[in-house]
Order: sequence, then C-alpha cells, then structure tokens
Amino acid sequence: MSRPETKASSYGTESDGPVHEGGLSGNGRRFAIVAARFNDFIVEKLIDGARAALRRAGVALDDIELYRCPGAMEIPGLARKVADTGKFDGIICLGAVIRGATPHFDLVVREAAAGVGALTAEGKIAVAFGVLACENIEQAVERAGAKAGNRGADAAMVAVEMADLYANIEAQKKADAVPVSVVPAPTTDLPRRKS
Ligand code: INI
Repeated sequence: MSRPETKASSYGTESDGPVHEGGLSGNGRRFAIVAARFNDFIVEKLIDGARAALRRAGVALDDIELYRCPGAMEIPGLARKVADTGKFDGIICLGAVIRGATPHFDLVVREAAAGVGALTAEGKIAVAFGVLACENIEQAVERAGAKAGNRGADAAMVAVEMADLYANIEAQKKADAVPVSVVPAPTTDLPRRKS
C-alpha cells in the first residue's frame, strides 16, 4: 500500500507525520457559483469577489458557471441540483440575509445554513457557504468587499482548497486499491460416472 507524502503542516513540523490538506490551485477544476438574487446589490459583490478569487487560483473562465435563485432559502435545493449534475469539483453558495430587512431572518439563515451544511457533510463535492447573515446593511457592505474583506472570495478559496483535498483523497484511494487477481477456478478431473 502506498503511503501519503509526509510533509510539514502549516502548524507543525515533520514529526507530526502525514498531513493532508488541499492546495490553493484550481487549475483544471470546474466550479459553480449558486447565488441568491435577494439583496442583489450585496450579492453581486460577493459573486465578483468569488469569480476574481477563482481566476487568481487558476480556474478558467469557462469553468466557472453561475446559477441564480430568488433567495437564500432556495440555495440548498439549487446547490443539490447542481451537485447532482456531476459537472463540478466545487460549489460556492452566496447570498445575503439582513436582519433589519427580514422579519423571518433567523428562519431563512437557519434553513440556508442547514441545507448547505447537509450537502457539505456528504463529502461528495467541495461546498463553501458564503451566505452573509448581518444585523444591518452596513455590516453586509463591510463583508462584501469593504473593510471586512469579501466573503465571496473567501468562500471561493475554501471551495478551491476542499476540491483539491477531495481530489487528493480520491487519488490516494485509487492508488491504495489492491488489484483483484483472477484466481482460476480449480479444474475437476474426476472421472465421469458411467450411467
Ligand atoms: N432571502 C434572502 O436571500 N435574503 C433576505 O434577506 C431575505 N429576506 O429578507 O426575507 C430573503 N427572503 C426570501 C427567501 O430566501 C425566499 O426566497 C422566500 O421565502 C421564498 O421561498
């Protein structure tokens, strides 16, 4: 059985033994952005941030596809449909839920997070959750490219890293698979019974 490479972790030394973590290149990989239209003046900034981060990570323009849905509540269902196409290595879920404008803020946030979380936990495809849950518009603006960075870009890099890690794990699994040798069935040389 081949063994994973032993390398230094970002947090330790070689004595930690094998460390498995994804790299930050998305070269040759395909990503879907699943984004809500609600609060689009914020979400469009998250999409821009995610696209720019993916491009910086080496993802080709044609390998980034955008799927839109009405609100954050619809993100889990759409993300699941997109995952089921089998076309992508990663999905970046983007939306903005703002408490001031949302009487059912908690419900929308909870359902979006739980639904995307369930898809993430299946471990079949890299999924990143970039849905903002903010008290007010100012907070949302801050997280959409102003002083608190861009959560769309952050989510894109999570998807790139996890897609790489999943691909590495799959490659290792294939390398470790013991080829099944075909054992010939024993020949029966027993004398035929005379009838
Ligand atoms: N959807 C959002 O993405 N953000 C919000 O802030 C929001 N508000 O304010 O309610 C919102 N609601 C819509 C919701 O996501 C669904 O689209 C709707 O309930 C229909 O299913």
